[in-house]
Amino acid sequence: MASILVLNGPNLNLLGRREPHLYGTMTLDDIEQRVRTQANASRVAIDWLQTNHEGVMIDHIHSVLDQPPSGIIINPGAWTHSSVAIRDALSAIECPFVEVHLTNIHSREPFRAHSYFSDQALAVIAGCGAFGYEFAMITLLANLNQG
Ligand code: CA2
Repeated sequence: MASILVLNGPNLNLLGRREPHLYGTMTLDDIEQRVRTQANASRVAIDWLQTNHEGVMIDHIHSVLDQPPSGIIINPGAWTHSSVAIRDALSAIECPFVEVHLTNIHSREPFRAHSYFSDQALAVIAGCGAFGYEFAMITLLANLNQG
């Protein structure tokens, strides 16, 4: 059975409760529910994490080193623009990852345009809101099926 690890970075637990004009009205729980429904239909196992602590995310990535998932979907949040440490942890895992952003990071403040992840990602999805997670899963499964 294919498996996908979904990683969500800092402040994404606030989705739907603050700044809806920017991030939409769906909560992260709503997004997780949609992703799990999609995964069930495709017979994919989901491991879902949101954390506000960089070390927790790094430790979680390390915990799957020996048995990597089929793919990773990551919205690193603000760590997108700062974290060499999470980039390095992901590099150590032998599976593709898709980088997702709810917003179009290229149409916001200039500092958001740079990502420490994009050059290593199978794909980058930005500006599609919550649909980005679903598009990311489609991309990972298509990539898996291509062998
Ligand atoms: O667009 C995205 O998904 C981001 O990864 C979201 C991050 C931001 O730092 C990145 O540049 C782009 C911020 C997530 C914070 O989410 C909030 C949600 C509601 C209220 C406040 C923050």
